[in-house]
Amino acid sequence: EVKPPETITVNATIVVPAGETFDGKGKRYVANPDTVGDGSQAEGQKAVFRLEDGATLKNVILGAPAADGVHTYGDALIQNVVWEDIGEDAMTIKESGHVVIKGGFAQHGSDKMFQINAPSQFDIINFTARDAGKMIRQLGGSTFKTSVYIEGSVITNMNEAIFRTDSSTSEVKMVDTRYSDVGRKWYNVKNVTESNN
Ligand code: DGU
Ligand code: CA
Ligand code: CA
Repeated sequence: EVKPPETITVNATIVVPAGETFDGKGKRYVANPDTVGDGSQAEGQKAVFRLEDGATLKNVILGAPAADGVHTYGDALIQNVVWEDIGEDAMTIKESGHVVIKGGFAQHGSDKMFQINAPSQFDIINFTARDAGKMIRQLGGSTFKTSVYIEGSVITNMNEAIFRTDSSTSEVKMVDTRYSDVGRKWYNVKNVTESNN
């Protein structure tokens, strides 16, 4: 017998303290729309999970509504995390760090999947991304440098791009990845390296 995952309603952002690990053990977390966010395109919603520097989030399903998803403050590892129905966006890099997403998938975003609001190294490994406006967006008008690395992933149905930036110093390297219907693919990215895609 395969049981559906247990669903937990999140009434206030779950904070994962610096250096600690939150293991969701495969449970589904949904935002309380009144206190965290309804998952619409309205800005100012709260995160379901806030990762402090060096935190790990793993084995979590974010169900609808997913509000403003996951916020990172510094280094973070996001492993085997699934966004069943992206909220305003799926994940935001709020403060600089090395953020790694390994495994898992995200789908059904009206606009952005991953939002980068601070200079960072952002690695996406063995991930499936489908059905969104764009997979990765560096904060509009910002000129800081972001380095994106994508490996072993599957990316389908992005209306606009895989990565869009306004920064001439930001870069992307993509290897061993399959993609289709991704719009302009690289939208204003000046430094692109690709192999085996
Ligand atoms: O229009 O600040 O989409 O963090 C500009 C906004 C926008 C952010 C971003 C986010 O860049 O709200 O969700
Ligand atoms: Ca937004
Ligand atoms: Ca957001």
